[in-house]
Amino acid sequence: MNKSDRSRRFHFVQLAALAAAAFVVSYLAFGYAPAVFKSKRAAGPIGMVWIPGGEFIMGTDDSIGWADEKPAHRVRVDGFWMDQTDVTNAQFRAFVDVTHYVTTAEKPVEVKEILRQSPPGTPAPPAEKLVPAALVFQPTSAPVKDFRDFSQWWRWTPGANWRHPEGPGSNIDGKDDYPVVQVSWDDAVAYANWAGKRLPTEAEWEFAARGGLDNKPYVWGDDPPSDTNIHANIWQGEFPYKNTGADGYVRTSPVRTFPPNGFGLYDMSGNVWQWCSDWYQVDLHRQRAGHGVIDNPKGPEKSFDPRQPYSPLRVQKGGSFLCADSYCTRYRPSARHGCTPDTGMSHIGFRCVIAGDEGMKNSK
Ligand SMILES: [Ca+2]
Repeated sequence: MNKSDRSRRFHFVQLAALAAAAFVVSYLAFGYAPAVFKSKRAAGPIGMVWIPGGEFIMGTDDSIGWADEKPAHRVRVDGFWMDQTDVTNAQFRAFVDVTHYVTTAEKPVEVKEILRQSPPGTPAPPAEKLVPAALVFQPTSAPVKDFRDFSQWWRWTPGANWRHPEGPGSNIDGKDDYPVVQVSWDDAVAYANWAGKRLPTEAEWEFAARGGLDNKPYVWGDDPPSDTNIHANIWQGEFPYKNTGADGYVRTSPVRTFPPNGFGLYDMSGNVWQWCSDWYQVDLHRQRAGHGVIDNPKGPEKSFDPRQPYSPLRVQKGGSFLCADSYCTRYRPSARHGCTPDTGMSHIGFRCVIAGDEGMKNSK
């Protein structure tokens, strides 16, 4: 190699180093990256942790569990990569900026979809109700007598969406590191596809949430939370009218505020519910019990819940800042919930996963 060649090569190396440095600075500045951007140091997708997979006890037989969490049964999942945190406002904004994606809550409601999910004979809602809107939590002014009537604390709010999670008068300024909310299952899937990821199955989510602790009631172990024993952003006080905010937050909190679980995952209990890929069936665990170890379940082919016979329902896990001991205690890893895939609410978000072999392929 002559001097001129060496000089050209040196400049090439310098340029390559500068380009690499610019990329790193850009990444750190924006704090997001589609899955194709990989960290060599971590040997895996940036912002994700390796969940080793294995056999575990899914569901619970504990008296604290709801009927749809029972009985406990053995399940095995393959290893996979999982986002360390819920998808943040900054990450979702990056997706929308590039794709110009319009979320479900930003579109007018389709009357045929409402009627499809309603009992036969239900009259069509008036046109003025069919505007872009989402459900916003509103505390009641006094204790409630009937917890089955959700309309006491959920308001159908025109103008509420991921940019205005509490309605038109609210915004997400200064909340880049908060979990995005008011996203439907369809929105979550669209983001995941863009990022080269997918939503977790319910089994993957629950295995990951347990953080290597098998058959424990909480993601941190055995000790129940209290106003002084704080592990997660949940509701403290009397739901739905008095939230003491003893954990520092009466609504959502920035990701990474509370300690991670044994796998290094944040907010696998509380803060916001997280969409899973599975259809929700209220009696799924009863169907599985007695059939040995269930291997990598992907969920049933359709949803079933007699309380909502006309609605398709997808699984949500993790509970939220609204989960109170005085109400549902659904911030436990075995807890589950079914929700229509077109629903946005102020306590619903998501995180993504990548299958083990895909993640390793991308990390090279
Ligand atoms: Ca709280």
